[in-house]
Amino acid sequence: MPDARTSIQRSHEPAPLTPEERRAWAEDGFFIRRSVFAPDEVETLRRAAERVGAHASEAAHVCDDTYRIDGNRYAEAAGSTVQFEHRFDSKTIRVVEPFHHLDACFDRLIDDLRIVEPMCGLVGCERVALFTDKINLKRPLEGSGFRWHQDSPYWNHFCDHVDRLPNVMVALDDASERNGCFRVIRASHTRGSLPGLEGQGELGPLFTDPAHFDLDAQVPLAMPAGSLAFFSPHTVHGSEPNTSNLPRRAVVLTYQPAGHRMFKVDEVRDARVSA
Ligand SMILES: O=C(O)CCC(=O)C(=O)O
Repeated sequence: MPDARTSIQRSHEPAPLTPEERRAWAEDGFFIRRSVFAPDEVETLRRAAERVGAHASEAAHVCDDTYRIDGNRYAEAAGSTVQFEHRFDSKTIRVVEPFHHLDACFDRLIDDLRIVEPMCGLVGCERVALFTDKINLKRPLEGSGFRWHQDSPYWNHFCDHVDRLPNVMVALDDASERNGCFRVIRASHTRGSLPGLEGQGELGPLFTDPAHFDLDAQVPLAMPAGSLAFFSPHTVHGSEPNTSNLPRRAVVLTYQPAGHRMFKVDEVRDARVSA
């Protein structure tokens, strides 16, 4: 694991779910906590993100295990699935999943009470574990969009507690419509896993058929760096390409009840509770 010389502070401020957050979770399928991480902590996370990107890139470029799905290039390297940007033969890293094992700073982030405490409320448990973790490095001018999808169809075949897999996106950069901020479809989580697309490639079934949700209910989640967006595994979400000169990097962590193994790694990673 590369050395992380700096670390983010541990917050011990209690941060249980508020009644309004519980309402939003039930009715809208998402809510935001703005500017939870201070600017110096965000800077530390950004530096860690660049270390992860460099490490994944180096490993992916020398590994033998590369493949294409629907024309896009992937590599299994450094214990992660590494996605390359969609532009033909791009060497730019788009997504790394999982990635927390690549940097101690992100390993500690999994235990941060500002994330773990609301997650316990959403999972409905006193202790939670990590389910999966990815970093999306939407680079200036090249960062591609994410088509509308739910996460639950990816996970339905893997475990029987898919309803208890809440996500949190940690914004590493100020996110706006210009740099391809995250978008959700309000209230799209209420009908479980929705039908996917047919006849649109190998991954088509994992993208949600727009006939089954209301595109007019989309909410662009513009938010300052250091904010947290919590969203349900059934919430339809996606984003536009980054056409700006600014990056839009973000981490997405998914939790589950404690004691269950992670999605891509056959190990249990319970969130550690500090004294
Ligand atoms: O980063 C984004 O804009 C979308 C992320 C997403 O859809 C995902 O990671 O499943």
